[in-house]
Amino acid sequence: MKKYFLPLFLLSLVMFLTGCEMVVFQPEGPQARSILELINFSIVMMLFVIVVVFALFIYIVWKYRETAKNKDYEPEEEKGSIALEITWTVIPLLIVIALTIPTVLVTFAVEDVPKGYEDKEPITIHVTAADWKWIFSYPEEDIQTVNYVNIPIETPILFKLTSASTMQSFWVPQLGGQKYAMANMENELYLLAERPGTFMGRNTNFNGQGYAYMDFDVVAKTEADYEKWVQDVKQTAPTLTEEKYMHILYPGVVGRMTFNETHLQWVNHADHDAQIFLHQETYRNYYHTKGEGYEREYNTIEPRSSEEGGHNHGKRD
Ligand SMILES: [Cu+2]
Repeated sequence: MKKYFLPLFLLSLVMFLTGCEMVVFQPEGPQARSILELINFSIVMMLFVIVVVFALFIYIVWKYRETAKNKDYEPEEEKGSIALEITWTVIPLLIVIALTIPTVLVTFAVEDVPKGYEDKEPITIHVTAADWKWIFSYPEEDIQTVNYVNIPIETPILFKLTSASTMQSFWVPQLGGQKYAMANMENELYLLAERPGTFMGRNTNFNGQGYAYMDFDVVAKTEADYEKWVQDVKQTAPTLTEEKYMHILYPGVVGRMTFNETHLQWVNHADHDAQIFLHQETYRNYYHTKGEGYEREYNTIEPRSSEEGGHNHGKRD
């Protein structure tokens, strides 16, 4: 084990310094920044405990080491010490309280509209997780995207999370914390991007074969660029059909897609009694009742080409 220590240490150092997968430490919005501040505070608190404990440990081992003088020393019998008992009960209690208060405050703060943007009208985007893609519906604009979501900067985005199949987890590390997307129910998550850029998002809840490829991009644009994109989509994107939507839901990995209209006109998987597809069997049954067989064409888990999707870490446009 010892001979692996140095290479492993260097590898983790390289990963840390190059910032690969360390995007949590590069927040681009108020929610992610609050979380990072909490992480930094916790690290400092824990480092303080480690430093004090190890310093005491080294000092005591050195001070009470065996020497020629104390070789035959026999300690007296101790009966306990109330002062010491109180000290080592109260100090940890204070540490736990010091960690709890900011944790609770941040936990509640990130549930709310991002601080400083309370006056700005939020945009609602429905997020539907499926095996193994992310579907974004804009009810106000009546457009839908797959595996990418464009948002205007400095605007609170209310993501309404649900799943058309098993439980998945929605996470955009540079914008906020992760939250579960579950079928027949809805979770809400406010995110806000302060600057234009492309931020990686992904599923963090293992859900089978295509899990590794289940990522998406959040593309933050200036308000003017966002409006222009919406108009472009309205003029050029194909209209979503129910048949096409069912093709998209079929387990597999797909690239980016853009449509006019949303699937919410037929189904919102967040509704308590909405149709959901927990097993591949349920998809097969759906297609059989339609007299179709899409298994061969759509059940792929090949990674997407970089042109169609993929991610880059926190690169700004
Ligand atoms: Cu990476």
